[in-house]
Amino acid sequence: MNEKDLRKVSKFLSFILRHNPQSIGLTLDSHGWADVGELIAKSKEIKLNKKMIDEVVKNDSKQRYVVEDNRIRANQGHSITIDLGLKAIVPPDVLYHGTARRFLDSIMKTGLSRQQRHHVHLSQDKQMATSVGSRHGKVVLLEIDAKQMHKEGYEFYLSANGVWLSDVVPVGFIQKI
Ligand code: HQG
Repeated sequence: MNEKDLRKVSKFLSFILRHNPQSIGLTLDSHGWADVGELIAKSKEIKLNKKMIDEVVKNDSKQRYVVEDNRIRANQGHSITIDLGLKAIVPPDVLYHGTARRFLDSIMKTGLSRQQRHHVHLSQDKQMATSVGSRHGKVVLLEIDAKQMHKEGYEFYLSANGVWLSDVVPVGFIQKI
């Protein structure tokens, strides 16, 4: 597949596996897994086959998906309720979140909240946070005092594709940089 097709299939998988499996009559199990054969059979809008799915899983720019035992799931980013089964672990001292300037007032009043997703998404490097934030508009980078949050009992999770997740980030741990 070329770059464009890879992106198209990845976007489709993202929509189905993170947000709306029902749109093609697919049911995920409680941990977010779909049967690969069933996914292929039910994907009418985009003609999929196992080879294409394996190619996307292998080459996706953010390693968004995993295939295991003929099942596939998204590593993070869900809006539907599923249990990724992640264990809380010690975060790096500092994490970053990129957002749009227009969200800043609200964030500095109420902290970071998960919005439509399961978790607040945080990055270990500024570059990734910048690219995440740029999706929303003029980007602003926030530095998160993860060490102190962890000390005060907040939990952090690391998705299989390297995204740091938390339930919230209260204002006191956020600094605009
Ligand atoms: C903002 C992509 C106002 C938050 C990326 C963000 C990531 C608030 C937006 C993943 C707020 C939510 C997630 C508050 C948070 N007031 N705005 N209190 N709290 N926000 O897309 O972090 O390419 O749900 O700053 O790479 O941008 O899809 O989250 O701007 O890993 O794989 O509300 O999605 O991955 O936006 O991105 P999103 P995100 P994929």
